[in-house]
Amino acid sequence: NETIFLKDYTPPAYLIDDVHLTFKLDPTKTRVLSRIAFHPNPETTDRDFFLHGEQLSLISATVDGKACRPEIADEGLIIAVPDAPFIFEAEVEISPSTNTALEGLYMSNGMYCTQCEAEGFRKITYYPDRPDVMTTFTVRVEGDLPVLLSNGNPAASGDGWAEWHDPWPKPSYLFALVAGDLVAHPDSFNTMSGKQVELNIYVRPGDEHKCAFGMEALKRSMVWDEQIYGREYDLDIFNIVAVDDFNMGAMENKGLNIFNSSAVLASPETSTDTNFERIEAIIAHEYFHNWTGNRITCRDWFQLCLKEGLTVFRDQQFTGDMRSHAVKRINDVLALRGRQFREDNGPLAHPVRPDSFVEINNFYTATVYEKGAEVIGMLKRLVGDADYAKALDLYFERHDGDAATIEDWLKVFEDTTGRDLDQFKRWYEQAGTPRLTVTDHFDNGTYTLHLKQETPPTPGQPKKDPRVIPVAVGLLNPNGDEVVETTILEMTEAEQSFEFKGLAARPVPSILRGFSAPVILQRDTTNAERAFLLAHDTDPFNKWEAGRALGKDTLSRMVTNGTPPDNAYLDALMAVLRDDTLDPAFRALALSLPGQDDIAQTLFDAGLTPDPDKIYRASQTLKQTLAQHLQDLLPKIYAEMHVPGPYSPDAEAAGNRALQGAALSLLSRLDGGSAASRQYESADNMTQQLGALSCLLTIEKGEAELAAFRTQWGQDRLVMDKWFGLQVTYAAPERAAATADRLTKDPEFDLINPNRFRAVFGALAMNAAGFHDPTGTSYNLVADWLIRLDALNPQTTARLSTAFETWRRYDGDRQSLIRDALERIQSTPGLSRDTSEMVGRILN
Ligand code: DPP
Ligand code: ZN
Repeated sequence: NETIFLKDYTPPAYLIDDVHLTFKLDPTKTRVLSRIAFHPNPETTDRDFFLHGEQLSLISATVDGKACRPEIADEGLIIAVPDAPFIFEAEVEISPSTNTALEGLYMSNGMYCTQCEAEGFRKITYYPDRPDVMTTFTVRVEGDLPVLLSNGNPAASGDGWAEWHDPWPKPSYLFALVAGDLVAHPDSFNTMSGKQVELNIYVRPGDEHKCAFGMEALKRSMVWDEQIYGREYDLDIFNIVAVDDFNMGAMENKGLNIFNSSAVLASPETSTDTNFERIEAIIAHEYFHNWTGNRITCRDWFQLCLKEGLTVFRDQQFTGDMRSHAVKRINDVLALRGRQFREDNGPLAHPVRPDSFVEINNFYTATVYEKGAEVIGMLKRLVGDADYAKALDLYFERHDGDAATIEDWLKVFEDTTGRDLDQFKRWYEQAGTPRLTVTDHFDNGTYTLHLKQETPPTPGQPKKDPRVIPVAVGLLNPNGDEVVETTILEMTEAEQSFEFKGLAARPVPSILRGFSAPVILQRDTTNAERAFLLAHDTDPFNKWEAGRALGKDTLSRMVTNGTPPDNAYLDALMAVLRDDTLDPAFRALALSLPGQDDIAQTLFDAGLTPDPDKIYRASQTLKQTLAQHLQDLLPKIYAEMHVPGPYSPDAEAAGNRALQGAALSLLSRLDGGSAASRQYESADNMTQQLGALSCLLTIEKGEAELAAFRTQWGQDRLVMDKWFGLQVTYAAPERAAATADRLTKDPEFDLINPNRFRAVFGALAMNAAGFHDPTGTSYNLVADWLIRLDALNPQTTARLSTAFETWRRYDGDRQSLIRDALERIQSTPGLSRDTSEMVGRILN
């Protein structure tokens, strides 16, 4: 398993003028005919001709019409070709129905579909499968199926065949083909220059009623990208297809986005508010890739954040505009801390732009995506909104049609603003989360903030240099009035001081407003000050953060000293809950306690060994105490937040339901679940049905409801994923492994379907105390199933192996149990490159 390095990049020896592909579809014997017009790349003298290809049976090959006998290497084909333009033609045979890796051309419920990013096209035909080789594709699909799709515009069709032409040059990873017995949910869109675009969401018969929301989200995305970024759609047709078996959320293939059905199908009865919001965000994300990813793509896979960081940033802006910026920011930071900080603080830490990899599929990470988006947020904060907009205009103008790099991206900002971004670039090059330590000082009307940054070592990077950190700060006077509005302190040194003059009294600082940089803020402060900020801060993020910090402090002390929950915290939460000037969605977020994994990392950072059982028990105690503390208020909030009328997934209604659900969850600890049972009975939407069931399972009730749920939803694959997942999520720690084990024996458990597998094992990994059961039962169960899945689907296996990434936080007994489990995976004969790389890195 060879390591590939960014520094070894060389341009392709040959480029392509155009490509013609013909697919003769057959479950086990699909024939793929290719005709590729090559010419030597004038920018290099390298003339080594190599085509990638894996798991292909070569039937024939010709160069300029003459049969040739290529040398078939392990991962491709070598052939003698002229140092001049030539035509390469080949015919290969592949077997989509046995392709369980879900990469290349495969079958899902009788339909054909593809997934080519990052390197799946080489499982379809011999090709220079690298993103810096771009060309126009003409594709003919032959098959006895009603719907035959590929990228671009429809060119011609007849009985059992269809031809597509994509006029926009693209790399092979954006190729797509879909064929099946599908039905369309059609619509259309008029672009800003007045072109009419045909829109379709294709689904399996029976899912038609779940398309409307996705279609509206698509149209909102199209309008938003025109208004905010000036980006217009560029084909006559835009198709989305829902597929049940899919490794990722969705894929931005040019003009033919392919979606995991969980990321597009929605109905009030079957989808929760969280599902609706996620679907809207993913539809937007894939659509936005049309410019940031497709029109401008990546030179090589090390540059993945060029398209992903930017597109995540764009979809976050979009969701903020559609819903609430404050709530979106809090949710994004929760996700960043939960997944990216965890990654950055463990053995899998890597830079936003990695400099080496073994298997690129292992780098579709929270660091590349979410930290990649944070880096763009910081850049925007530093240059300001107006210059950000100018830089983006220049980016689109200068690089349209290019396979670009992070250097190109930063240059656009340098040219727009005159700034030198050399130091800023460290955000792309250095892994690890900086610790920002803040001390302060007040003297004679001058308030001084002293900032110190330090990034702990990460694998392969023992030493870190200081980064540019935009620190947004506001100051409040002791009455709670803001005396200094949000100001960006631009930190560039390892240690730096900033002064605020002319203050009448020592202010209370609100630091890192809006979470202005992805760092861990360390400051000795008091719970009184946190409560003050929770009550008075004008920055919604820091207001929430103050409550979070109180919660973390309370929980940490409960775990380490066995102290009872802090009354100041309980009172502060009560005040937030009572304050009906606050957005209900915000109040719901304030009520949600820090997660157990978060507490484990916090304790570990403080030099302690976290005990997952103790953390679990402390959070149970805290919830119980909180419920009692709020007992008079909970029924009132629960009733007030009732949303009358038919279900609507809009942000306001969803916010009310979120607060109602948070109240119900606490209330269930007091009333034995009677309100939750009533809600379960009367619910006419999945948010409330699932919310009620979760409350019941948390208090170890809900057996009858769980059975009824299965009877009601047995035929709905996506809802059944929820049924599988929630039993593991809400299982008491000592029963989590047994629950997962039992579910794997259920006839509806399906190893081939990544959603179903993740429903069980993703949930087990997230059930912190259950996963870390001291006997090691969960570790072994997860290892057993990862070994089984690896033989079928390496990509999803490798992704789920991150369940073990935090192992060095824990005690010696747990560490040795995990080490045994990981070594058992690692020694499996024939283990995939994907899983082997991940497990190797985790162990090191
Ligand atoms: N489909 C994945 C995404 O959109 C990979 N490009 O992020
Ligand atoms: Zn993406």
